[in-house]
Amino acid sequence: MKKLNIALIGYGFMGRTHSNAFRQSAKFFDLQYEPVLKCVCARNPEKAKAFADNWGYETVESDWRKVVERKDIDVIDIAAPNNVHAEIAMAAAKAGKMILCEKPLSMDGPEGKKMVAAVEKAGVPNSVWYNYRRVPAVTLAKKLIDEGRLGRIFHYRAKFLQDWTINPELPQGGAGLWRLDVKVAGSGVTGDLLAHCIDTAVWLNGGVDKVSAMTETFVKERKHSLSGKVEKVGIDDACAFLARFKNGSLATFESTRYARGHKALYTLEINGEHASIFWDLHDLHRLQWFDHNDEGQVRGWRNLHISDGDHPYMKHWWVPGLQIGYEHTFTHQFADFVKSLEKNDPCPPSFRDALETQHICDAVLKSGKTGRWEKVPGVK
Ligand code: SOE
Repeated sequence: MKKLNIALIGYGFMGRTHSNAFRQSAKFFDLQYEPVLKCVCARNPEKAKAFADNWGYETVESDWRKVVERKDIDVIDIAAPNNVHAEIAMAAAKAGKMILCEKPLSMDGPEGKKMVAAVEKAGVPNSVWYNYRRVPAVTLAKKLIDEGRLGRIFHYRAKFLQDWTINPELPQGGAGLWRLDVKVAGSGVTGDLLAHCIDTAVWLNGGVDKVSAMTETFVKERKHSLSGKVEKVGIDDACAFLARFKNGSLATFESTRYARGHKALYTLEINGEHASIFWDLHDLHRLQWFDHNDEGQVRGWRNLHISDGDHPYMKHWWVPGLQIGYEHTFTHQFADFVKSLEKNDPCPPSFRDALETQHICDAVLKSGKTGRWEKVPGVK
């Protein structure tokens, strides 16, 4: 097996999901490359060392610039906060490294465009961790749509609901809470949560033509963890938008961190001419399926348990009927990435695919301000 030397930059929640994927992928998937956890890079040396010891990274660095220049690194995996994605990715591309990048790709569309230009100029393999595409039930939804079983699609409906920022005493900024700091995150729920919904939606249902959004920041000021001062909150706490897809279907999207009782409720529903699909992250191994072609007297919503060997990815795991979970979506993505290297194919979503999501997010945030329908700029 050829070695694939990986350097992880950032070691928060996402650093753990990625590290787990690197560890698991070659054990469950038949890969021609062996992932080697070569280096973890983070500013705090003690914490980085503890992370390296736990996951088995061979070395620790505190300056990502050094990592990017290291000759023994093949893949740079960016799991650091959003405001440093661009700088790291562009330097990594220049150094000829393959790049994996946590979502969202960038702070905004113009920044994302530069990242796309950099990886495409360098010709380096690149992929963005929009992991929910690789929930087997969601992957199956894509297959059913591509087979034409839904027919013309009329409606797309997605929600991503959380409740963890309701407390006004919760500070913004710093480790764990940078998602509340607009200078680091770029936006609030739009870039963090709706970006997932948008990525899946574009993958399943094609491009978005225009959007009309409303956004709200419920808690206007929060103490900043780094400055210790009370500062204005610049992120969107909640966002709901209407969208018209290029294929003529109508869509509604909603996301908030203020839906008391909901921790990570990502749901999507698609209604087509012949069939409908519903999926819920809290029940991620199930796909609800309604097929109008069924015989009338037994027609109804079917509750498919996506755990059989002929379901996407499932033959690599346990015996039929036994489930997998959230972490496996990252393992699937990394296994697909390695396979894409073997075949010299792209591993979607590429930076360019993720730029499309970024442009939609920009149009949504713009519409939230202008109160008007906003056209989504083209990327392809
Ligand atoms: C936010 O709480 C978050 O961790 C996102 O950043 C992830 O992308 C999402 O998958 C789960 O929620």
